[in-house]
Amino acid sequence: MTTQTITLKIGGMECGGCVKSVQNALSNVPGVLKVEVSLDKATATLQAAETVRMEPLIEAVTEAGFDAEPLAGDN
Ligand SMILES: [Cu+2]
Repeated sequence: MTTQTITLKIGGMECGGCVKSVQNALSNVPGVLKVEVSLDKATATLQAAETVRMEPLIEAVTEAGFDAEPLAGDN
């Protein structure tokens, strides 16, 4: 399976609980394989199947109560 790396800028995280919420929200999006959330950098870096689009990822973060915007995707 071909995968891609996606980085999102996450707004509104203040503690480890927030990090977990964002992590869970992104992990539940179909096709997402691995998620690393950094509270310091306010980013989420994910490995995902190449079919995964930006919109459902941002939607998942928004539904969890945080802001998200694309920082980088490698395709
Ligand atoms: Cu928190």
